[in-house]
Order: sequence, then C-alpha cells, then structure tokens
Amino acid sequence: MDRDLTDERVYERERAGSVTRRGVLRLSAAGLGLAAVALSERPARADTGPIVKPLPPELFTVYGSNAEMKWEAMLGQGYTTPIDRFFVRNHTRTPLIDAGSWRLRLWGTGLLGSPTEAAPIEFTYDQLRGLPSETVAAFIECTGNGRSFYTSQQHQTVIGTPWKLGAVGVASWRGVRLARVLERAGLSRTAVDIMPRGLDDEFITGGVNLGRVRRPLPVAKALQDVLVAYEMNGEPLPPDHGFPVRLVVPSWVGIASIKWLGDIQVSDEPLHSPWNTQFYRLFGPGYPAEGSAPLTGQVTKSAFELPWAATLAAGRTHVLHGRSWSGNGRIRQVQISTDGGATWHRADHGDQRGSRAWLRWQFRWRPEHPGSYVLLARGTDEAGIVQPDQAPYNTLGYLFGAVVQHPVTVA
Ligand SMILES: Nc1nc2c(c(=O)[nH]1)N[C@H]1C(S)=C(S)[C@@H](COP(=O)(O)O)O[C@H]1N2
Ligand SMILES: [Mo]
Repeated sequence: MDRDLTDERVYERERAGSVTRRGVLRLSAAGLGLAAVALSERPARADTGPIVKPLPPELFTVYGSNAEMKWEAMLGQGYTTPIDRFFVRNHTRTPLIDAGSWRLRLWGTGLLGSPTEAAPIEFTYDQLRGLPSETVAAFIECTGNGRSFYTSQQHQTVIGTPWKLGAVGVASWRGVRLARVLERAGLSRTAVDIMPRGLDDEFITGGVNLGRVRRPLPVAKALQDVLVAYEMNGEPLPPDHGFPVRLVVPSWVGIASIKWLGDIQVSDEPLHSPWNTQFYRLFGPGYPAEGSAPLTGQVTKSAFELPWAATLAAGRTHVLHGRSWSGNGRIRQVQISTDGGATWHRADHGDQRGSRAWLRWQFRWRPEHPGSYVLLARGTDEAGIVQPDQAPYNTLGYLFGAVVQHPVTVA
C-alpha cells in the first residue's frame, strides 16, 4: 500500500499544505485565543501511548493514534459493540480528566446576555447527571471508514488512515439532550451555530497549531437529536471514548461527536474551524477549490462478520452474519452475492433497533467447490439509497459507500 496511506502524519502534513495564508492566520488566531482553558483540569498521565485501553491484535488493527475493530470480533456479539472492541480515533492522545473539577462551559453571542469565554455558564458533572436522561442506540463512524477500498477496489490514490470497514461501532449512549443543556444555558433565538471543543491536546500539523479539536454544528441539528453523553453501554464513558462527557451526534460524520467535551461556543453567526473548512469536505475533480459543503450524514454501508480474508470449508452450510447501517435512517433490505454480483439474494433479518444504529442480518451459504470467492453485501436504506458499485472519488477518501468485495477462500 502507498506509504502516504499508512502514515497519519503524512496525511496531516499533506492536508496542512492546502491551507490558504488567510486560513492559517485566522485559524492560528483562533487557536491562540482559545487555548488556555483546559490545562488545569488535566492531571499529568503516565506515558502509555495515545490510547489507554488494551488493543489486542485479535480485536484491532492499530494505525498510530487510531485503532479499527476487526469485523470478525463482532461474530456472536449482541446488538451493540462491546467497549473492549469499539474503534478509537484520536487526533492526538486520550487525556485523563478528573470529573470532580471538570466543568462544561457555555459561552457566546448565541446565549442570552452573551456570556464570555472568561465568564461562561457552567455545569458540573453531577449537575448534568442530575438532569433528565435519555438513552439512544447510535453508531459513531469515522468519515474515512472504508477509505482503503478507494485504492484496492477503485485504484485511486487517497490520503488518510487506510481503514477497512472497522472504524464504526454502535453503543447504547446515555446522557442529557443537548437541547436541554442549551435551553438551561439560555439559548437565544438568534443562535445559528454551536462549536463544541475537546479537552485533548492542541492538534499541530505541518508546523501549524490548529488549536483544540472543535467543529461547528448547526443549532438545528443540535436541537434535534444530539446527546451530551456520559455513559456507553451502561458504564461511565471510558477515557478513550470521551470521559467524562462527549457529544453523540447521531447519523453524522464521527468528527461531530466531540470527545472530552470542555466548552461549547454558541454563536449568532456562522462559525468555522479547520474541521469544517480544511477537513471533512469533499475535495478533488468536480469540487470547487474550497471543497464541497461541510460533510454531515454518513452513507450506507454493509460488513460481514468475517476475517479479512476468511477461510471456509467446502461442502458445508455456513451462516454468514453481518450488519448494515446508514446515515439516512433504517436499512430496508440487504442483498448478498457470492458470484461477483451476477445474482443477488435477500439476507434474513429481524427488526432494526432505532433508526440511528444498524441492522443485523444473516445468509446461509453452501460453497461446494474449493477456490477463491468474493462475497458482496448491498444495503438499501429507507431513503431508497442502494449501495453502488463505485464510490465517488475524493482526495481525502471520505464516505466510501460502495459495495465492498470481501475475499474468501473455500478449502
Ligand atoms: N476531542 C476530540 N473529539 C473527537 C476526536 C478527537 O480526536 N478529539 N476524534 C473525532 C473523530 S474523527 C471520530 S471518528 C470520533 C471517534 O470516536 P471514538 O474514538 O469514540 O470511536 O471521535 C471524534 N471526536
Ligand atoms: Mo473520524
């Protein structure tokens, strides 16, 4: 595989090269102005690497500060992804935060009285936990999930972590509605954008400090279904997934779900950060120089709960398991092909738990003859979107929604 694709730092340097001079000035000014809040809240941590939890090779493939789940690790599991195998995507490293001294701070011109960053409205961890809670099953998926297939299936060069399909997981998230927190903080009717920001280290790339990870979210989405989450699968959020509190922005690109949430700027004007200007847009032929509009919803995808590549016995019936999901809502149907797409058969499935998670399915397959096979799974979502054969090319390799060709040896 191309060297650029396996090295996250090369990826970041490449992207930094495309920042305009004006962009750099604006961004570093923002980075400086916003840098000071978090430091006192973060105790020093032992240098255990960018991710805290164990990353055994039977569960994960590791790329620097990121780790993707191996899909065979979902075989025999329940509806949600257990925490021990949920993928991790860190721009820098997992911070260890003390929930007792932690505060969620809200400020900006979109709140009544325009509280400033220096004198924000604050919530403690216990105050948030004391508000009425809600639990939602939702996937979080990296925008670049499936990126490596641009190269292996479409012979295109893309920049970024070469994920297969494992940069996705579904958890049962519990927390308080962001709408309720904004209401309590005094949301003004003139507010248009919010900018949640993490307490992890500032992100430095190509010698440019882009400040702490933050990405604007329109108020309309913030009020719709976003959760300020403090529990994952019934446990307090683990450090790698955002302890003490993260946003869960259902159905949207993973970057929206800011971990280690420290503050939220609420603004009566549109907000910008590198995470909605430089990154998380579509760039390349057919797109304007500044890229597409900022990305929002995820595309439809399907994955088999099989090793990559898998080996199966000839002359026996195998029950193939898998899952399909879509940013557009529920999955209506899943079709399987074992002959390279010449014929398609409906997979069996039950009901999907909610419209923001995934559908589990199975398909019985009896390969009679030894040899090399390619398995295909193709989902159709409730918007009628059928996974295509080709994903539209973009240089950063986002939103790979084409049918993935899963290699299997029958022996
Ligand atoms: N503060 C902060 N939030 C973040 C990130 C980060 O590096 N820092 N990564 C984002 C990206 S790109 C993704 S895909 C998801 C990954 O969530 P997970 O690590 O819990 O799977 O978190 C998002 N939230
Ligand atoms: Mo991501």
